[in-house]
Amino acid sequence: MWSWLTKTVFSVVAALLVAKALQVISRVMRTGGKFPDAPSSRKNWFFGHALELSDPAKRVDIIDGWCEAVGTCEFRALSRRALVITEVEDVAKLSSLRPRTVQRSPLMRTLCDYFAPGVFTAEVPQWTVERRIVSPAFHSNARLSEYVPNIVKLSERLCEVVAGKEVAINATMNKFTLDSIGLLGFGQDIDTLRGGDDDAAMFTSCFAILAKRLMAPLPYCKLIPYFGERMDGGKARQRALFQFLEDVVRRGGPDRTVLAKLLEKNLGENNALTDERLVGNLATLFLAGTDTTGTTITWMVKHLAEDSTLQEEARIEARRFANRPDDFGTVPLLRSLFREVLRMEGPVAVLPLQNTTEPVVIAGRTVDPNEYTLIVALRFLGKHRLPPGEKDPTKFDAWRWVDRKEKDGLRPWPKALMPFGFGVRACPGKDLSELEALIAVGALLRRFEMTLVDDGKGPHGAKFAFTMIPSREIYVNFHPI
Ligand code: HEM
Ligand SMILES: *[C@@H]1O[C@H](CO)[C@@H](O)[C@H](O)[C@H]1NC(C)=O
Ligand SMILES: CC(=O)N[C@H]1CO[C@H](CO)[C@@H](O)[C@@H]1O
Repeated sequence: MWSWLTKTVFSVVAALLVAKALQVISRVMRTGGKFPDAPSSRKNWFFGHALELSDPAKRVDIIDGWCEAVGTCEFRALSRRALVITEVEDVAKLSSLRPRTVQRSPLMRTLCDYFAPGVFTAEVPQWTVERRIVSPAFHSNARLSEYVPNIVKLSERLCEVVAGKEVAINATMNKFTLDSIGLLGFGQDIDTLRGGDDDAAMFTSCFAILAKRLMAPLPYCKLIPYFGERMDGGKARQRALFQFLEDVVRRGGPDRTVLAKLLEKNLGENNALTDERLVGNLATLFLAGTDTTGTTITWMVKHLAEDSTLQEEARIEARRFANRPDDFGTVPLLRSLFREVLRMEGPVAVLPLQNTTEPVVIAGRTVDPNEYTLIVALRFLGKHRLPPGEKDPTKFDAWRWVDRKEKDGLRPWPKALMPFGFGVRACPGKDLSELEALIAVGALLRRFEMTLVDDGKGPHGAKFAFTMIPSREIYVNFHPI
């Protein structure tokens, strides 16, 4: 009985694989090649550039290398063709075509929709409704100020947890941002900072599973019906996450939480969101807001810990910072550090978009609908397409954006720098992430002298794992002042 079943399952899987291979071959045979080819020495007629890209951690470094060599270029991974976009003008054009003509890449949408069916993966017309309901929760200084007490409370807890210790800062800062979204998102104190590892695992493992699915050589979830989505534990995770958030939505958010704002805004809507979509959007906030902000804080702390001059100067600023969004003018160096970290080590290094519904001209050539995945090389643009005259644009310089002559003490953002994306779909959480980062880092600076632990393995780098994350854990000592 069992051997019969195994054989059948095996045959079905084999047949599906063969069908997929035939499909790939037929697509490969069709011409592409409108743009300069990405210069890979391991290119192959069947796999295309996939072999070169097979180490997921190095993927973005390799793409950046191609951009440096030839600028806007195309590559192919099996049957998928992608166009890497490296010019500010082309990004501006794509930006003007959002959200209708240029959308998120279908692969990205399918992947993220699994755990977070919300505004990030929605497209028009649903996107318009959801963005209108979600965005106001992050809009104004007044709104953001309502979240301050909770962020301050958690920054004090963060200080308690690290005091006098050598700390794995990546793990710790991600717990801080996870707890922040829990508390200011819907008033639930998950407290992963002081334990609560099971809760932390519920959210962080979703990310790990997404990364695994994105890096898998074959889309096994779609390819293998029923079992695919269970093989990596994704189904169970998804159920647990949605159940947890359904409870949260049913209870309603206490005042001054994102959920309260969503529910309030939803009441006045003609196309009000269903409870499922509300759950999906809460999951979206976790997925979009935790690792991204956590990684950013991690790098900020790392740079402060390895540079005592920077740390001293930043500490002077931190001492006068009143933890309020309308007080950002007092901390230009900290904000410059935040911005420089996003530029060089930002969590989103490439932004994959969907093919257009109408042809669009990029780099002087017409791209047809369905022809390429459009990959905007955000990190490359921030390093290599700054206005001429920028000093050492490929070097990290925490002071780079400080300009005491400007009203807020900072130079204006150049067009090429887009760590939060661009156009109408740019990240709605950008001000919140800055607020969280400044409050947390400010609190640490006031309480501790920080020193980087030398693990003898050389400089720390970033690797691609769905978002860009530190390639290995970073340890910092927190000596109470
Ligand atoms: C340093 C931290 C963060 C970075 C670097 C970041 C970056 C991004 C980027 C690049 C996008 C895609 C934008 C585009 O398609 O043009 C995005 C979208 C989004 N982010 Fe963030 N993000 C951060 C923090 C947050 C936080 C804290 C939240 C909310 C709690 C958040 C919520 C969202 C949402 C809802 C979207 C989807 C917007 C849409 O599709 O209309 N993000 N983010
Ligand atoms: C950093 O933290 C994130 C979130 O907890 C985790 O997914 C990642 O594996 C960590 N990276 C390292 C190098 O520890
Ligand atoms: C892969 C992909 O997203 N293809 C889409 C490109 O645009 C056309 C026109 O809207 C769609 O029909 C394809 O599904």
